[in-house]
Parts: sequence; C-alpha cells; structure tokens
Amino acid sequence: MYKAILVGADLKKDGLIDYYMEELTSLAMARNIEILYVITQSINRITANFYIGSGKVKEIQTFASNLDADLIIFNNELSGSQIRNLEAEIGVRVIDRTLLILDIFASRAKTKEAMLQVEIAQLEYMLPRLRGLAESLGRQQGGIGSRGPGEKKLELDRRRIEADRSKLKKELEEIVKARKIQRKNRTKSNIKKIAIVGYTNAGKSTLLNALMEYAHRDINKQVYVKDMLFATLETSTRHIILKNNKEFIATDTVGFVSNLPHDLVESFKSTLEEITEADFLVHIVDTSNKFYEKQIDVTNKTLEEIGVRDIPVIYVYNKYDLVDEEIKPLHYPSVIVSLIEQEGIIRVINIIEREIFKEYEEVTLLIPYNEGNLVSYLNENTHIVSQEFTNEGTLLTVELNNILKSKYIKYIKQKHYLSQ
Ligand SMILES: Nc1nc2c(ncn2[C@@H]2O[C@H](COP(=O)(O)OP(=O)(O)OP(=O)(O)O)[C@@H](O)[C@H]2O)c(=O)[nH]1
Ligand SMILES: [Mg+2]
Repeated sequence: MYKAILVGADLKKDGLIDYYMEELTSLAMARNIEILYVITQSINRITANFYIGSGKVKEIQTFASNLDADLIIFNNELSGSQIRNLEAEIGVRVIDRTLLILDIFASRAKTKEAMLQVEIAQLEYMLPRLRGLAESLGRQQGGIGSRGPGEKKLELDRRRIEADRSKLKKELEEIVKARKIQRKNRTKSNIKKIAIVGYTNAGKSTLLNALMEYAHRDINKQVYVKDMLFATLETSTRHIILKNNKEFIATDTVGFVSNLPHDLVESFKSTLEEITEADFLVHIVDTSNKFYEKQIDVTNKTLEEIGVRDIPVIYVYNKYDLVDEEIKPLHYPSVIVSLIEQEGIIRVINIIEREIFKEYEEVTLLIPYNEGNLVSYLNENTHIVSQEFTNEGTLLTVELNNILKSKYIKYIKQKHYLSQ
C-alpha cells in the first residue's frame, strides 16, 4: 500500500482548492493509497522545472522523508520533465491526478470496450511525456547534446506506443460499430430513452437496478453497485417494461469527476454518445457529499463537453437518509429522495413516467369481433383501462402513444385527454 503526500498548486484561485483536494483524497483512497499529508500552495505562474517553486519542492522533500512517504500525487497535470525533475529532487515516485484517474479506470474496467478505452487514454497520456522523461534520462547518461541511449530508447518507445495505439483504436472501432448497429435497431422501434447521469458514486446504478426490480426484470441483469468511485465504467442499457405495459430504455453510464482527463473523455466518447441521444436525463446527486452542488456543476460541464444540449432533465437529490440538514436544491426541476427506500424509487419512477409518456392519450377503440388478434395484441402491449363487449365489437379504452394512435385511427370512437 502506497503512503502518499498530496500536493495542490492553486493557480486559478477560484476558491475551490479545498474541494479539489478533498476530491483528490477520495480518488487516492479509491486506489487504497494512505494519505499522510496534504500540501497546497497558491501560485501565480507555473515553473517549467517543477510546476511549483523550488522552495516548495524542498518543503515537500522534507515532509516526504520525515513521514516516510513513497508517493507524491499532484492535483495539477504535470509534464514528463516536471515529473522527472520532481522525482530526482524529492527522491520518491511522483504522479499527477490524471495518471491516478487513469489508473483507477484501468483497475475497474471489466468489459473489452472499457479496457480498450482506458488503455488508449493511457497511451495518449504517455506519448507527449516520453520526451520529457527521456530527456532527463539522456542528461544523466550521456550529457547534453549527445544522442545517448535514452534518446534511442525514446524513439523505440514512441514507435511502439504509436503502433499499440493504432491497433487498440482499430479494435475499439469494431466494438463501437457493433454497438451503433444495436443502438440503431433500438431507435427504430421508437421507444423513449432515458439516461442516468451524475457524479461518480451518486447512485446511478442503484436507480437502474431499482427500475429493473420494479419492472420485474431478470435479476441476473442487475449492474454492479458499490460504495466506491467509478464502480461501473461501462454503459448498461436495459429495456424496462412497466406493469402497465409502457416501456422505455434506460442507460446507466460512467460517472463524472472534476477535470476528467481530456483523453479519457475523448476515448469514452462512443460510450458517452448514448447520453446525447436520450430523450430525458435523470441527474443523480449525492447529497451526503457537502460539495454536492459543485458536483452538479462538474457533471453539467462534462455533459456540455460531450455535446448534450437541450435534453429535459430531472435532478434527483439522492441519499437524503444520510443528511441531517434540510436540502435546498439550487437546480430545478428536482426531487429529494433516498434511492435505497421504496418510496424514493416510486417517486422517481412516477416522474420519469410522467415525462416520457406525455404523448400517451386515453382513447376508446371499437374493434370488430373478426379482428380478435388486434384485441389480444393491445392487451399484451398497451395499458388497457377498460374492456367491454358490445353488439358491434370489443370496446377498449386504452392508452396509446402517437404512433399507435395513428395506426389504429380508424377504430377510434372517442378521445379522453389524460390529466398531466
Ligand atoms: N445511504 C444511501 N446509500 C445509497 C443511496 N443510493 C445509493 N446508495 C449507495 O451509494 C453507493 C454508490 O451507488 P452506485 O449506484 O454504485 O453509484 P454510481 O452512481 O453508479 O457510482 P459509479 O458507478 O461508481 O460512478 C452504493 O453503496 C449504494 O448502495 C441512498 O439513497 N442512501
Ligand atoms: Mg455505477
């Protein structure tokens, strides 16, 4: 188990350094790293050598040797040479927040697609840093200007990494293609889609499982739920058929964190695309984290980055059972619930239903007796409000969406407008 010192240089001075350091702490803990000490420093500019000033580096070195640390984690993204220089100066391994996140993702990836996505992002992270790392190697071994062993190795490493990257990208493309076809087939059937989004560990997968349970779906299709960051990286899509025969598609996807590495977002684009195609977003918020409003902003910013625009959303302020104070939502429309309680789940399901089945309308159809197949079809696939047998045929009062309404228009006797 690593014992680490966390370092945060506050360049932006946006008043959020404590938030970022707390988040870095949870990220480190997600990797079972013990945190010995947290150092922050307000800086006006980045230094080329160490990112922070050399005085601060000395201070870190002292802390590291006194506390017996074996890892330094920077909250700021470092260049290859900065990592090398810091390691040489402090004498222990140095990584940055991006590398830590990539490492967590790598340890959590379960499907082939997620593994490829993470591996590609890791290679993208390494490529621009190789030179910096090797330069100091060259300096150590061959001196300035000489094309020493470090330089040759760098060229070989770079070529190998680039080759690996193209190979992995091709493999990923194949998987993405297959997924797109699957998605297209779903789109054709014109079923509404919801995407469950939110900060990592907020309760997204919990909601997907609850939806499936509510709809009595196969218990084997449950997704992994755990109190840890990035428990599920893969997109899980489930077809939910409610008791009233109304159906929709629900997608649970990777959680967000602030400053999610750009390469990672890029690499996960195909997975995240599913969100951009949703008809409705359910944004889950973990109110047991004191920075939950900030986490909403982080999630919304990431959604914007991946191209989500103008999709209606409901903010689900979750884990209310863990909170003592009153919650005053700053984002609307919203609902305050606990998704581990039945009542909370039903409230959220009602909101989803109301939103995505807006176009459903109660209509009365008169179906001649020689079209009995249609009566059984409607019984199996729609919500029947009442059924009566008359001299002219079966009189069905049923809830239909626009597509079915136009399909069976000739049978419609009368419309009842559903109250919203
Ligand atoms: N106390 C409490 N715990 C909850 C509630 N909702 C979810 N949890 C727990 O929170 C943890 C995270 O839930 P997940 O559903 O895995 O969260 P997620 O958003 O899918 O997280 P990632 O996949 O890691 O991004 C689990 O241990 C859940 O049991 C709630 O309302 N109250
Ligand atoms: Mg999850």
